[in-house]
Amino acid sequence: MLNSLITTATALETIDERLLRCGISRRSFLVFCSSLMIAAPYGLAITDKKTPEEVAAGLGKTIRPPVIWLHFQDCTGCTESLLQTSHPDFGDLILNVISLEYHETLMAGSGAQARQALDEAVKKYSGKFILVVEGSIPTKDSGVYMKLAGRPALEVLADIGGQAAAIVAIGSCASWGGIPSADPDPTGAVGVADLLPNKSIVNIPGCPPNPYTLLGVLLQYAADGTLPEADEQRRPKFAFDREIHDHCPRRAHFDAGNFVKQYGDKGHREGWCLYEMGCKGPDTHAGCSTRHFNEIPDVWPIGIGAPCIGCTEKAIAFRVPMFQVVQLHTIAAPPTSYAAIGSTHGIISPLATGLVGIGIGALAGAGYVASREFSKVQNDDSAPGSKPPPDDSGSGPGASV
Ligand code: FSX
Ligand code: SF4
Ligand code: F3S
Repeated sequence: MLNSLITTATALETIDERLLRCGISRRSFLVFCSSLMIAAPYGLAITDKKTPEEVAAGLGKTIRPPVIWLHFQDCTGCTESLLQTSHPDFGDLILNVISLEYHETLMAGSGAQARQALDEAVKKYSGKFILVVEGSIPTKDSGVYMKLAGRPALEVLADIGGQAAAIVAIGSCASWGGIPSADPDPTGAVGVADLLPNKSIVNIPGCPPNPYTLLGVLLQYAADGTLPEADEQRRPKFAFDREIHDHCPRRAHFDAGNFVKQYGDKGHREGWCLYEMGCKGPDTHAGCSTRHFNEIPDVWPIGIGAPCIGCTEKAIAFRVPMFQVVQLHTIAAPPTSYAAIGSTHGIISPLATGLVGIGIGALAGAGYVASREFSKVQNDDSAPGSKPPPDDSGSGPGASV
């Protein structure tokens, strides 16, 4: 596929050429590359470098990937999250590193003009473009619930998706149905992979997803013709390999048993854990806890005091009730009570002190060994935290997916 992208080099510019022509500063591009490095610290060939300058040098030579973006049943939140960056010129920059050939929300044309633009883009880049799909596809009643220029979305996807080099399903709707597929699912909403199971498809669920995940996937594909390694749900591992709970800033409160009981209570005001408010973080794979939105610290659900609803998990979001507490499969439940700090105590004998010392020494030693072992067991299915116990798997609300 690399070759097919390279053959379009005469028609498409490199990122460096484009940025130069549009007067975009090198500094802005370096900031962009730094953001990509933060969003994808490992697992992506393009960011596997030591400095933003090295990333920029590699990316700059890349041909801007031709992208056709289709909207089906969506709220346009995925597009908004891509464009609502905190730096005013960042949205422009993003649109300059990719070659966006068709996007209904952003284009000036409409009606016959838009239709013509789509036809021309598909014809010009047939077999070479990346198709980004936002929104789910209605399948009930022959797909009558969503049409594009008179054609059911089902038909449009089969036609244009069939000509794409690769497809990125952006957002939970395009990945597996999302909000439109919630009970009672009146339109029979499904994701792209349900309809085109044999195509190269990357799912980037999230409602909305982090835009840097999309950019990382598009740019890696443009740079070397490969798609990032994915999990069994086609989600790129570099962005979905850990659970929200692993790196949540409220984790210390979870471990200490400090839970918000009601919105606005003392615990909520002090940033305690939202587990008892239905937070799905312990069962949700996504990078939100370390890669916040719009480049603004704490701009993500838990950062603003709302529980994670598990929007990246097919079995959770819009399926499990928002306030339902998830089962804890891979971590110990926090204690329900602790000994009071100020409780009275007697005199400790020298013998007891010695025994405690031995105990602490053993614990410290065990902790050190455990930390050394941790890196060895990352890929070991039998390791704690790697998967639920056999009798739990796939059962009930909150099962690991
Ligand atoms: Fe909205 Fe996208 Fe949610 Fe869906 O994001 S943010 S409803 S995933 O398709 O526009
Ligand atoms: Fe954070 Fe939710 Fe885990 Fe609490 S339960 S530590 S709020 S992810
Ligand atoms: Fe979604 Fe939870 Fe992140 S709701 S945006 S996966 S914190």
